[in-house]
Amino acid sequence: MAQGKLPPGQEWVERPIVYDIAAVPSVDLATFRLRLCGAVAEPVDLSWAAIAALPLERVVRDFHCVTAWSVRSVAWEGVLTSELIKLVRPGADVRWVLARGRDGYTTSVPYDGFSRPDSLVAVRMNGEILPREHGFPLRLVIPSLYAWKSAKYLDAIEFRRDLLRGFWENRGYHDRGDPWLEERFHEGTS
Ligand SMILES: Nc1nc2c(c(=O)[nH]1)N[C@H]1C(S)=C(S)[C@@H](COP(=O)(O)O)O[C@H]1N2
Ligand SMILES: [Mo]
Repeated sequence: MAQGKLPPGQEWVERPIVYDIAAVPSVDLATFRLRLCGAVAEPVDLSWAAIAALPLERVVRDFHCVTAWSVRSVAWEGVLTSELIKLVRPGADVRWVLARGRDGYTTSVPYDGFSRPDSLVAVRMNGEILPREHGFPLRLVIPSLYAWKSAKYLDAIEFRRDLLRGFWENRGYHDRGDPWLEERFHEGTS
């Protein structure tokens, strides 16, 4: 998890390259909800006001995309996943989350990566409101895993006991995706 170091097979670039499977979805903050559901004691739909009332933290981390670019020291501000975990109290047998974006994107994230102390749902990036194309108003950020796990336009997090693969995981990308171990693809796929 070393910061300022390049994982194997990566190259530094100046800024994150935007990747979207579909058009950037629109949003109305008045009706926006973040749904936290699945194998939890207290499922909840958080309004924008409810999210804004949670403690904000700043996390500065390198950001590594599986297509071989890395960006140094991206500054994210938002709500740590540990706060969301306190709210919903996932079952002891939860092993995965499925994160969903309003564009229909999904990604499966191992719970031990999701729950790391530097994982968050970000509302700001490099000192500005999260730009539209980087996931406005809210994106998941899992700095310890490849960037495809950091779902933009986030609208739901489902806590799960079993793996339900997301968009890229269904297309051969790794279930965990640790850049330091170069976990780019599933075993047995190219
Ligand atoms: N909702 C959503 N989140 C997404 C994607 C997407 O297409 N839709 N692309 C993923 C991929 S493949 C990468 S590399 C990163 C890129 O983040 P950026 O567009 O902010 O640079 O977002 C990830 N999160
Ligand atoms: Mo990506």
